[in-house]
Parts: sequence; structure tokens; C-alpha cells
Amino acid sequence: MIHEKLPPFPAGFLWGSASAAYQIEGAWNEDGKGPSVWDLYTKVPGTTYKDTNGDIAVDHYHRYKEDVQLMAEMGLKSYRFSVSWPRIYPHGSGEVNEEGLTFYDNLINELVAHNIEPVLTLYHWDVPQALQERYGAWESREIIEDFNQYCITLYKRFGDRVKYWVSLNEQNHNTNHAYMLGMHPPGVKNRKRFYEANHIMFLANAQAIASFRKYVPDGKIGPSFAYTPSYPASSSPQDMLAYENAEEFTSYWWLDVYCRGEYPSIPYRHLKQQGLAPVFEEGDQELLKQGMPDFVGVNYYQTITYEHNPLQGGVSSGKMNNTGKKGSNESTGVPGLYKTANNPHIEKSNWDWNIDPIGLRIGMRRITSRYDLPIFITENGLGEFDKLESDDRIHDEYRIAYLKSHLHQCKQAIADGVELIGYCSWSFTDLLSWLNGYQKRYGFVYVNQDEEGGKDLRRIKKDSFFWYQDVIQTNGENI
Ligand code: BGP
Repeated sequence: MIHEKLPPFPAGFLWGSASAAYQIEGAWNEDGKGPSVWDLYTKVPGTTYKDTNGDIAVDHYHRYKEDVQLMAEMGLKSYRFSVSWPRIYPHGSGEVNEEGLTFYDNLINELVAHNIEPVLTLYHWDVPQALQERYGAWESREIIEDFNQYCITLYKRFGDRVKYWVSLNEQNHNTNHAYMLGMHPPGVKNRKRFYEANHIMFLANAQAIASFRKYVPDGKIGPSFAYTPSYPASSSPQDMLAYENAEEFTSYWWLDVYCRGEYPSIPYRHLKQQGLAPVFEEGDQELLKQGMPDFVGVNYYQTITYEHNPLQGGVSSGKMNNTGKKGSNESTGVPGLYKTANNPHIEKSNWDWNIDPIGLRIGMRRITSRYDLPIFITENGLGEFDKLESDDRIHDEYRIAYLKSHLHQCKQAIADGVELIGYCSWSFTDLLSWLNGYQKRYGFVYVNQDEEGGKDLRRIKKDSFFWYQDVIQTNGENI
């Protein structure tokens, strides 16, 4: 579709930016917080880039007022952050840590005082270590009730001021790394356990949404999905089939459950034949149907192109670029289903992520056609090396170009008929990347922090800060 004229962004559009507790807060063992799985995992040598961990991160816990001040100066309309579960329940369940609740109370009040809509993520990967030890966290159905209780505690405490909620952040990405690639805690490589843990997470997500209806009846909730729309490497029927497989197994497997309460039938049957399909217990189907969201949260960074992958001798997992050395990414796949391929039409970042703004429009259209739900972009951004100049400036014109081109495609998608309610860039300040340390930066605000530590953590506005400030002020008129 080529539109002669593009409509403006809707009034009240949630111009925002995002973060996650583990990546910004630090204060990992302060004020009664218990450890999360990440607090332990990152201390095992070799698990992260240069063995970085979130003990200090960018010290947002102690500097949240300064950070919110910067958000207000920028004119942000919304700010997405996550609550650290072990800060609220140090032992995963049982006794509530009042000091943890107070921290988020203060943060939320600060946001509201500056007319910034808080968007609260309930789970952004930092499950309490206590639950990992007690019953294997997401591998036990016991977690459904513990997660539900934790969510209810937050609904009751913050539901009066927080109207936008994200249930689970990137369940797909997190479980893929945790149970297939062995790169997130608990570091497992087992397809059966991957599908079982996912099923339990789907149930926990549905239960949390069902409770939300009771406690925050005027609020809106949805999961944030790491959506990486698929392309075929060529028009050969074999590549087309690989692309269909990829879209079913890497996208609809999650989106269908979130938005329809059902697994897509073709992949489910395939996994069942292989003995890998998740086990349904009585009541599961009904519960999944209770988890229908108000919006689909989309975290979009790139598209991925797929090609035929033979069953015998096909590619499985390959090396991932976590160093910023362009070209070091290797093909990965599932033999008999698909493998990733290079897309020669698309530029790449230094971490080999495909820069594809039109892919965002394509993805949003696919979601709209299939589920007809509003979309909230809860993450989108460019991770790159930034250079701090001697005059304390950061000229990140590459980030401006990235964000501008993606926002332009949002406008196109709105013209296509996508109901887009908001856009949160990733991220507001620079922060700790789970596996890539501090050198892969995403923020509008530079934080003087690196892998070696010991820096003063001061905040410095990048050129993109002023650019986004203008975008918000003009409601995206010049995009
Ligand atoms: C998403 C996560 C974020 C963030 C982002 C950038 O998958 O939800 O927490 O980390 O990706 O990823 P990375 O830090 O690996 O570049």
C-alpha cells in the first residue's frame, strides 16, 4: 500500500521509553532485596561479556529522581519499567518486603508528578533465586500461584496510579536463551523442558491477567513479545516452507496462545509426534482462554530471514555475536524446519542485527490481521558503540536515523489500519545489556559506566535526546 498522505499520530499517543529492573537498578542486595537468578548466574565466570553483572548497573535505585527529572525535561509521556520480583518477595513468596514496595511507590509518584504515564512490567526475567532452588522456577506449576500472589500485591498497591501493565517480557526470547541455548539462567539446552516451561509461563500469564481484571478493572494489560517477523530467503518453495515453519514456531506459537488461548495446530501436531508437545492438565485450556490481553506489546529490533534446513546434517545452534565484531554471527536453526540466512537487502548493526524499519510495519500488519488487537511498541532501538567527545557530547546520528525510520513505518502502519497506542524506545538511559556488557548502548542519555566499573556514572544527554524531545513536542509531525 502506498499512501498519498499519512495521518498524524493519534492524540494521547504514548511517546515513551523503556528499561528493566536488573539492567538499571543496581542495589542488588539492599533494603531487604533477595537475589534473583541473574544475581547468581552472572557471577559464574564466562556467562556474560567480560563477566559484567547488575550489582551496580547504572545505579538507578539511588538516582531515580535524577533520571525522572531527565524524562520530564525530555517531555516523555510514558515510561516503561519493570519491578524486581525478589525486591518485593525476597524469598519468592511469603513475606512482603515493604522497603521494596516503597521504592516503586516513590518512583511511580515521581513519574505521576511529572505527568509521565507509568507502564509497569511485572516480569522482566529476574525470577527469585529462592524459587529456582525450591522448585525449579518456571519448570514447576507451583510458580503459577506464587506469580499470581506477587502480581496481586502490585495490583493492589499500584493499581490506583498505574493503568498500563505488561505481564511477561519476551517469554519467547527468555525461554529460548534459558532452555534451548543455555545462555540465560538456568542455562539448560533441552527442547522438551523448553516447551514445558513455556506452557507453565503461558498459564501464569493467563492467571495474572485473570486476576488483573478483578483488581485493576479500569487498567490495560498485555504481554511484551519479542517479535522478529520472518522472511523467506528466496521464492523457492522449499525456502517458503522454511519461512512458514519459522513464523509458526517462532512467532505464532506464542502469539496464538496469548491472543486466542490456543496453540497453532500445525506446530503442535508436529511437536506431539516428536514427544515434545507440552502436557495439558485439566483446566489448562480454560485458564489460557482467560488470559486475553487488551493489547499486544511488541518488542521489535529486526526481521530474520530463513531458508531450507535438511533433517540430516542440518544446522542447529551457531555462535552469537555478543562482542560487537561485525560478521561474527553464525546461522542457527532446527534441522528439518528452518535455518537463518543472510538477507542481502538489509544493513546490519555491529552486533549483526538486521536494521529493517519496514519489517516493523509488516509485523504490526500481521498481528492486526490475525488478532485485531491494539499494539503497543514496548521496545525498539539500536544498540551501538557511542563515543563520548571531549566536550561531553555524543553525536549518535545513527540512532536518530534508526528511530526516525522505524517511527516513519509506524505512521505508515497506522495509515494501513494498525491501532498503535504507544511507542517506547529501548532505552531511556544507557544500561547493562544482559549478555553484552555496557559497550552496546541504547539510551538517549549516556551513562558514564563501562565493563571495568569505577566510573562516576554521570548522566549526559546525547544528540538523540534533543531529537526525541522535538518528536514528542510536535507529536511526530515531521516523521
Ligand atoms: C530485549 C530485552 C531487553 C534488552 C533488549 C536489547 O530482548 O527485552 O531487556 O536487553 O532486548 O538486547 P541486547 O541488550 O541483547 O542488545
